[in-house]
Amino acid sequence: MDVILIAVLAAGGCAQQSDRIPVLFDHDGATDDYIALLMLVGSQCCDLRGVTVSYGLGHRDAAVEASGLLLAAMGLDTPVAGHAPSLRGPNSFPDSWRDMSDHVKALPMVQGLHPPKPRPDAVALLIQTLDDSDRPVTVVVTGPVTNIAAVLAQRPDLITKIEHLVVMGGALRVPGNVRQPETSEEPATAEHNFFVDPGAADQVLALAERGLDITIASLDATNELPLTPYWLGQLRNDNTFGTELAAGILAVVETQVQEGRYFLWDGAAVVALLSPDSLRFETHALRVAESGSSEGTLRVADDRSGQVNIAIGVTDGCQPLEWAAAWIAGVPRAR
Ligand SMILES: [Ca+2]
Repeated sequence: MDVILIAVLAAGGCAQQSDRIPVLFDHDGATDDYIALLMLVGSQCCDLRGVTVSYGLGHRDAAVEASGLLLAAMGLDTPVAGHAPSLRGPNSFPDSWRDMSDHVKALPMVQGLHPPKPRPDAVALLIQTLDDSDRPVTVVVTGPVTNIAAVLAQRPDLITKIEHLVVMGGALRVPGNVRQPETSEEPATAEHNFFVDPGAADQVLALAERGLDITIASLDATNELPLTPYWLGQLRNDNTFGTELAAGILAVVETQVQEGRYFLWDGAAVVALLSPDSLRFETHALRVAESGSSEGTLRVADDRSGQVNIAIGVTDGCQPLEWAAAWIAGVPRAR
């Protein structure tokens, strides 16, 4: 099916403003975070209330600038804010990975745009947006959960203003992606988003016990969502504003795509939110190890009561990557 047609069909049930899901998007400024942003906007199912940047894979100032420019390119003046410099987890992504998405703010399609001045602080923007919303908001987190953990530590009452928390992170039954020391003979167990701030991840997962509705898109699911050269080629052929933006964003990971090493990591959180039937889920109480050799590792916790939905694979016969392409193709261009 033509992806434009799929996009129209996808948006058909929720194109009315009143039907749209109010969403806060908290990301860490990597290539796949921007793909997730395009999916959220292009689906036309989301009323994007704010975009915040956490300490993670990208660089804060470049990510704030790129977010504002992409939103402006899509005709949105959604407020954007970066994390306070001191608000970060104890670990980091490798430096060589952290430069990979700084090019997004220099894409030709976002030049000459003038987004609103960024807000000064991500946590303050998240709190204000939740406080001001007339209905609970869905929060999509595609980096370390540092910002939202800080929000709920500062304002525990705001748990009632969160309809659904959807997070990309963790690895349950598949190896993690945090590189092990060369001396280690054990496979990696931790996933990077949870590893960077394991305390925040554990703290947030514990909020399931207080009734917070949490969904995780884990590496178990994203391993089944490789962005293939064919997928990228189809995207380029579609030749819409959204697919041109996505192709520009993904240009720096071309080698990884060609070698089968690039996946729809953060976009899987958007799939979990907007097309949950296309993923297989399990429900468990979960914890994250905060220190030691398993730091950042996700495990099932028999000692916890709060249940979390964790995506562990793709439903047979479903094609979430086609939805991803369709939503990207549906990205509007600023008039
Ligand atoms: Ca990310």
